[in-house]
Amino acid sequence: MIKYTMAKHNYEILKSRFRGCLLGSLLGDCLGAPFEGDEITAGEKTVIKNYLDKLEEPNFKGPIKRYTDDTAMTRSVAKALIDKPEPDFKFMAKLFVKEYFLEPNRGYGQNVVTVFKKLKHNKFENIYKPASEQFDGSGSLGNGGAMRIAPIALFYFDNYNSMIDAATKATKITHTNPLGVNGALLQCIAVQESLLSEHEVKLDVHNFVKVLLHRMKPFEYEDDEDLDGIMEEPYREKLLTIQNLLQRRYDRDELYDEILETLGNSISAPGSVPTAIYCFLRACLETSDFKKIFRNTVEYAIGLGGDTDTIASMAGAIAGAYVGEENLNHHVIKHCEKYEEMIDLADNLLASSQGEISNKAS
Ligand code: F2R
Ligand code: MG
Ligand code: MG
Repeated sequence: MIKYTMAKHNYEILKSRFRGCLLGSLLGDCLGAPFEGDEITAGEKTVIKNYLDKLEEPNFKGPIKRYTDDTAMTRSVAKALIDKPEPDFKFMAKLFVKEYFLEPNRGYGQNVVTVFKKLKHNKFENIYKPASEQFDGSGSLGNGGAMRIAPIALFYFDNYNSMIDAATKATKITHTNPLGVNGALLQCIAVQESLLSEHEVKLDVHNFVKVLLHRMKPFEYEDDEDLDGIMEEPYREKLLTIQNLLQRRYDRDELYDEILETLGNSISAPGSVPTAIYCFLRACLETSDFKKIFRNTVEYAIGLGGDTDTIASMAGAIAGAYVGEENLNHHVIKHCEKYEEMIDLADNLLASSQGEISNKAS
């Protein structure tokens, strides 16, 4: 039987977890960005470990770690939700475009830029048309929808149906391919599930995957004729792979090649969202220490190479929503660009969210 986890909607707990989620997303992006596109060797994994250890040192001085498009767009999603009685997706599209033209050198996806230019040129007349024209009308399946979705999981933390509706609309501004949309939905569901998971008992990682499998069922389908009975449920298939990987005992590096082959580390949503979820769940299996869960999630995600900023950012959002702000290293946070703004956005998202919260601050 599937057990849904439910945290008490206590204001202080939610505040810590909202902050943990957005800071986790920022940290993953800032720390993963220098390695984006790399193939990581065993030696480089040691470099990554030493790099993270150094950043945790109280007196370590280094240049501020710059965020990339992942955070730029996450901030816009959060800003569009805050202080609006109803979500305004045209306003969200305007924020994406404004942010891009202010700072185009944040490492945006190659093709999404066309969407921004068309939106601006057409004066936001139909905010979904430019994205629907991408890739000869098939739409983008990049992970750009998923990488920015966390604020929606927070804002609708106790309203699942509204969360799914808003996540779909927010994603389709740039990504209309079903793989791009469903990847964003899966990431959003994973963040919400982790946000609401109780701390009193050790996280049941197997149940976590079962919940995701159940939640994704309505968005995918089993094709019985066109594909000779081949299953056409890419995300559910990947979740089954995660289930299998989590059931096997192994040394940290033993499954490295298999994970890259089965889950992936690419810029596509199906090749990165399940990977991010796996990074979090395997860290939960490895240790019960919340501080280590966050650090190990991010370190593992970066160590997989490929789309390191995005996989670490998505994994960091899930892990941060679970462990809460106090379990992220405060010295590391201070090395990341605009961390104070992420804290403010998290607090404002909580204040504006319409969920039932006990002890809500006035
Ligand atoms: N763009 C990057 N990284 C490249 C290097 C950055 C460098 N370090 C720098 O600083 O300049 N990272 C960012 O892009 C990813 C998110 O991309 P998004 O928003 O999904 O963009 P887009 O353009 O829609 O898709 C990305 C690529 O995916 C392929 N693709 C998508 N849909 C496709 C389809 N239907 N058919 C074929 N290919 C498709 C294309 O190659 C797109 O260019 C994040 O990693 C973010 O960090
Ligand atoms: Mg990026
Ligand atoms: Mg990336």
